[in-house]
Amino acid sequence: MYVHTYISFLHTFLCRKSMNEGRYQKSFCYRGRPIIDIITTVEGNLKSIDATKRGCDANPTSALVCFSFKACFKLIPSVVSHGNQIRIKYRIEAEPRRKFHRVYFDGVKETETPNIVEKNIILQWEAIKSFECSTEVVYLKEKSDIQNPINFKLTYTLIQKEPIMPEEGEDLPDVSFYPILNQQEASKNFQATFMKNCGADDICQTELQFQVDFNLSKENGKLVLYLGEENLNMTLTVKNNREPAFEAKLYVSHPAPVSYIGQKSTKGGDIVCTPENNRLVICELGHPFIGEAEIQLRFSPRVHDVENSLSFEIWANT
Ligand SMILES: [Ca+2]
Repeated sequence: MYVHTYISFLHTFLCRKSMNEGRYQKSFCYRGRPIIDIITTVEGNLKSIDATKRGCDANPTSALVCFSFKACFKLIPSVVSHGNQIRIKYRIEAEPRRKFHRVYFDGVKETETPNIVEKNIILQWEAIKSFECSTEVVYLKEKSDIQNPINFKLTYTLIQKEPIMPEEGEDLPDVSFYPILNQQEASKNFQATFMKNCGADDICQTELQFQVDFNLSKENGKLVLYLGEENLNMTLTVKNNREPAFEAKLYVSHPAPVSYIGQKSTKGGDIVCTPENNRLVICELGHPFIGEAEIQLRFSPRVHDVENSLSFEIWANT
């Protein structure tokens, strides 16, 4: 990834003196400060991050998924004529538009803004042709959404003192030591994307199927629940026959007299079912859901003889 900033250089100096009866009375100086241009690059592989693999090159033993990149800065050669170094402060914010951030930067985890890193970097005039880089390591703390990329915003400002107005008779400060950063391009956005294994189109075409079985006997082809039964077990077999299904969920709507007790057993996946209310259970099928899984849900029927039938509705989406 290459982000480019190109700026111009301005340096003007104009003084005017007004005469009054042959004597200097006033002088006006218009002095232009040089405008600094900086080229910025973000180096590193920020594509197809494997959210199933812990650690990264920067921290192979990390318990969390991580990745790193280098934020690099270079002064453009046309402004080489003054000073011996330029100091800039850069700021990288992860997920600036999200309320809950999926990542934090190394070194700022315990701060109030673990999704923001700020550092100073010195650009030496001697090394004008090379980039000055700083490595940032990013840890993924929330893996439930790997469909959407992680957006980053990079901004930077010059670190310098403002020029002081000299006293009468003193030399004017050299304006070349007080450059101005061209703000037009001093903000860049970039992003990191996850490996989804959904083919060249990067769109996940899924095919969710499920089958429902109750542990009930049948009479005349119909399932029968006898009054007084304390347990009603439902076995759900879910399949995804195509590409990974992200944020896949299975919904089980049940009649109010049948209370959801809990998840009895699960095979073939890391599936968690929780009651949304007294009539709906939602099962998170995994991030992503692939292959086949079986879930057993346990209900407690508190039915009365006024109820002739019980209706369950089950659906899935991704
Ligand atoms: Ca696809």
